[in-house]
Amino acid sequence: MGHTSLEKIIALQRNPANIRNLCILAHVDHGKTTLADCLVASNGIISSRLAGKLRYLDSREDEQIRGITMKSSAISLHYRNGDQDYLLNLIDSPGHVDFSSEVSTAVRLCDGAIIVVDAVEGVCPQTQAVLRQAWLENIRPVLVINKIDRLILELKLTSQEAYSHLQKILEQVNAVTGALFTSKVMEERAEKEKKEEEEEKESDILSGDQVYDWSAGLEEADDSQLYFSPDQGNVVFASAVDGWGFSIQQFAHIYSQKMGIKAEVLLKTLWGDFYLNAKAKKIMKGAQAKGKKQLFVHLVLDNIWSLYDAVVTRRDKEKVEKVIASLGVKVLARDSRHSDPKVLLSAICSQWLPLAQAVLSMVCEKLPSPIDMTAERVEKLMSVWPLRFDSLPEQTQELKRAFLQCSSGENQPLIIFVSKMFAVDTKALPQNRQRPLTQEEIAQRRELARQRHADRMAADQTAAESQSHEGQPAGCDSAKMEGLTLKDSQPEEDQQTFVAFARVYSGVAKKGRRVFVLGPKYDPARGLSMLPEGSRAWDHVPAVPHLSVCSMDSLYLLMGRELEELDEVPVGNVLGIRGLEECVLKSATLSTSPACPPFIPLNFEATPILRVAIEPKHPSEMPKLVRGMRLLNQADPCAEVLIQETGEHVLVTAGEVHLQRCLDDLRKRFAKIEISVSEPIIPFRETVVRPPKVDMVNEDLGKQHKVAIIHQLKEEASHGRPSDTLHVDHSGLVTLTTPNRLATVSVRAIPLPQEVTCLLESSTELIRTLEQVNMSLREGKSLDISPRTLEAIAGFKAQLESLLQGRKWRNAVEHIWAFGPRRYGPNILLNLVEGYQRPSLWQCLGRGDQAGEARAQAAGMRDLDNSIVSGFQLATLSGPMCEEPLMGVCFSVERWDIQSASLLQPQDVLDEHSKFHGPITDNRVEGSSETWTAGSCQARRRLQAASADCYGPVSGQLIAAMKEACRHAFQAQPQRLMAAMYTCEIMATAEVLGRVYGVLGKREGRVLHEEMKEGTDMFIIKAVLPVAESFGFADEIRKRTSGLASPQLVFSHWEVISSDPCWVPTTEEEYLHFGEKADSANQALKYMNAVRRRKGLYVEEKIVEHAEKQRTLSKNK
Ligand SMILES: Nc1nc2c(ncn2[C@@H]2O[C@H](COP(=O)(O)OP(=O)(O)OP(=O)(O)O)[C@@H](O)[C@H]2O)c(=O)[nH]1
Ligand SMILES: [Mg+2]
Repeated sequence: MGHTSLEKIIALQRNPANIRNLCILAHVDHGKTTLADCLVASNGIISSRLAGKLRYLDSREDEQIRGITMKSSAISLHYRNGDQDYLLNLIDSPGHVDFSSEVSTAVRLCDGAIIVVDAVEGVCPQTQAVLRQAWLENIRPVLVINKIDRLILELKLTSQEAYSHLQKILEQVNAVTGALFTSKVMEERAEKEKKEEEEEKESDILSGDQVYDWSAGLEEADDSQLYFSPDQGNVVFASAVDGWGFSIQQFAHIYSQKMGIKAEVLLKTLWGDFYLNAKAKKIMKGAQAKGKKQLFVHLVLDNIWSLYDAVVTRRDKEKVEKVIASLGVKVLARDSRHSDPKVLLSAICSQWLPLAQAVLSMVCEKLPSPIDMTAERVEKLMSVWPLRFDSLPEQTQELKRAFLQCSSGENQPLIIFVSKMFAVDTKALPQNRQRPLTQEEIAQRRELARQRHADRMAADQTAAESQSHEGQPAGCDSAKMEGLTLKDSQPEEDQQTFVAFARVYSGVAKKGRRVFVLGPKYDPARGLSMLPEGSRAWDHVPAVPHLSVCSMDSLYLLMGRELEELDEVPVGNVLGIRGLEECVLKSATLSTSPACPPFIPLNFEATPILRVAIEPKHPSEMPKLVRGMRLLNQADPCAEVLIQETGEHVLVTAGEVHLQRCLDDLRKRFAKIEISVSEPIIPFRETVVRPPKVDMVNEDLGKQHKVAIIHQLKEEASHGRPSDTLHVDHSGLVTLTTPNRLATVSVRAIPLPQEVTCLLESSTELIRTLEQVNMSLREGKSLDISPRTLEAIAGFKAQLESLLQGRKWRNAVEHIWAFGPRRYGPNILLNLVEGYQRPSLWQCLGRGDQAGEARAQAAGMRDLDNSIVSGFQLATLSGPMCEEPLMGVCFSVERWDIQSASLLQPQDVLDEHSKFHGPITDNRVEGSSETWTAGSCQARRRLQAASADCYGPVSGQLIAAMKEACRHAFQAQPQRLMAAMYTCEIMATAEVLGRVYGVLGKREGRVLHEEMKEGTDMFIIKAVLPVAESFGFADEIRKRTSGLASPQLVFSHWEVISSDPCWVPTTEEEYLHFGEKADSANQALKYMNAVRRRKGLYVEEKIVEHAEKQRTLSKNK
């Protein structure tokens, strides 16, 4: 097929029923780009000889060098299936975990996906991840089992063994899908039950004949479309490198003609336990039991195996010729003479079983078109969390119809989603590209040049004349002009233009049209109320938060490395848009209707964790770096660029490969300067643990250890601060008074159980929503929260309650005051102040009356409530060990007194202060709710007056005191560092297994389990490894195993480092064992000191105290 013309593609774009938007997803190196090559070659864009070698969609230089894809890129292909023409918008995505955010951006724009699985490696971690992503986005997958040639040539399996191997792979893939499906059904079922329960309650029917229905709902749920099976037509077996692939349909077709069996019968029996009884001319069941060859082996695999055998293994010329003749394919003489047998093989196979045809016809038949978008998916895309879909404004709900209609009519609202921004060299844009000139243009230019020449001649002449008249140098003006224009055009050369990677969900995108850009926080209800009715993007509109107006300067068809300019793009197509770089940072929703809600944010699988500080080699180039980093931030969906409090410019990436790509981009495209990059900044967390029961030499500790800690604390306290404001009791309760002595807080730090920390970590989104809801309740607004959110919050609370058991935690969940840092972190503030009541954190779960009651009480203290929370937030944001955030710590406030300021006039405060010596005893009302209720308004005014003392406002002092109290309370417990951990799965052969273990051991890695992949000689090792030790890990493994094993590191969790960084010998035995200086290697101390040094904090280091020249005895003689 020749190169499809642009006109043809434009025509195809208008028929959404025949459009398929799909992406190729897989684990790294399973052959996505190679497969894409074969599909691209079918359109004549690249030669079919080069397909599989060129990796056309890997257009970046580093992608070609490293051999992995780093950016997802799209291409539009034409395919004729039967009598219908189809337009396929194909997106190739990267498989490396570091770039999984690129997968998210691709998946959002598609309706279907091709999942590629390597026939040898089977289901790998990223395969599971992409299946999950496809599921979460409600897009339909089809499967390509690739690299079948490896089963023949590398593993040397027989066709029978290969069949059972393929069966196993299918089972694995289906197991992943099955698990996703089951969890969804369970969730729906729970929701349904809840609804029914509520309805029942409402109608108050208590019928006696209630029957309990214990089915999980799985029986009724429709899963017929769900699983991959060759007889369903959603599986293709392929070898992308050799250019062949087939689905069962193709063979059913071939054999129905050859053997006269009905194609439908073959379709049902070609895959499965069926065999051919040649005598009876029948297809029978039970091949395995009778020791017969399955039909699939007999009719399909055997043919392929014998072809490989003849062409590649034995190079049997005669047989090859026979095969060529029987298959009726044409092979060029130079192919059959080629020294590499693979050339001949792919020449035969690509005609016999063309891969593109197999895959593309499956795509056209099995994947949905944009018209088939389900209402469920639309509601999911449009839902403004945490609101209910049906509580959105009516106009917004009406837009759902526009989505479902998928029409490009003139009066349809335009809705576009931009999933990422990518940078293109300005000179590579179609409008700046050089193109061949037409005859007329050449003539026109010739004429212009002639004119210019004539003008110049004339100017010279007049200049010569005027010079002779006035003696002025000639042509100096024009020279200046030329210089100026030259300078102007210089920066144009190497500029970058941002193009949005987007899809039209409704209406038609037209070049030059103005649209509303809706940020992720835009609220359609608010927007509609603020904008005049019927306002359009091209009118002058008032300022609305998170809404801006932008014009789409150019529209492009994405063709891999090339862009083609278009005037309009109708609904259902993937496109590129220029002109949004001012308004869109990474992703956005565009619409002509202000009623449109922003789409739900993309769900990213990888957490950016690897940070480095960057600075220019020449300090004067700072502005260039800042600009470059801004561009980089816009061009990468997951990289984060920030300026730390220390003033450093920091880049946060998902992993080493991603970091390398970002730095390359920064050097070569965005900043174009030399930069120096710091060592990776490794994140840590600080926590407290329960006092250990045994000491470092495994002796039972008993009380003595505790005593040592307290002793140490007392010492510290007496050294550092004036002890009259700070008091630490033997149980670790810290009492601190503000400098003006008006307020006192007592705080204790308690380690949270590990499961609670995990729960808090995984529920950050929910806690944030909870905080948002509480905030609006505090402001007196009411929100219409979706029942799903409420249920999630209730579930979260119940989980917390079940995890926080025991005497120590009695009623703790009800008393939670706040989470921190940033109000949603994994630390808890508990309110154990006797008599102090505040609105519960869980008030949205419907205990409004209690909250009202609480409001009446203690209004004065409640005014300062926020200061305590702020102090807690500050304390948890940076801990005392090395100023890293805290994790898994609970601070319980056990006493909080504010001296009744009603008795004090400002003057008195000062007087009181000057007289004051001992601890505060009188004038203090414990849990002073009564006092405050008495005349809270008056008291508040007094407090304000009192706050004018020399120490500054009360609230400020309280924040500082709370923060200090938390830090001291933290230090009163055994402190530990927590390290970020990666998990990695390494696939290695038996020979290199030992070396892999060696590298893991050296880097403090821990092997979780090891198993052998069935049917291969590969071992799969699952291990965890501290992030701090991971730099260069992948490279080292690759080198040590000569490239046979390559691990993928994914951030998994935080883990407490067991050694105590503040450890000093406390018992006799420890003293004997470790000596006075305790200078044996302490990993935690090393980490802590490294962080402190980096942050410019004081590092307590033992400098050699008693230096003595070391002598070697033998030389001393
Ligand atoms: N033997 C064999 N090798 C293949 C086949 N398909 C691809 N490969 C090889 O596998 C390697 C990876 O192929 P790619 O197409 O770059 O893989 P990818 O999935 O795009 O990789 P990423 O984009 O990095 O995730 C290349 O060396 C290919 O030549 C196949 O069918 N058989
Ligand atoms: Mg690739």
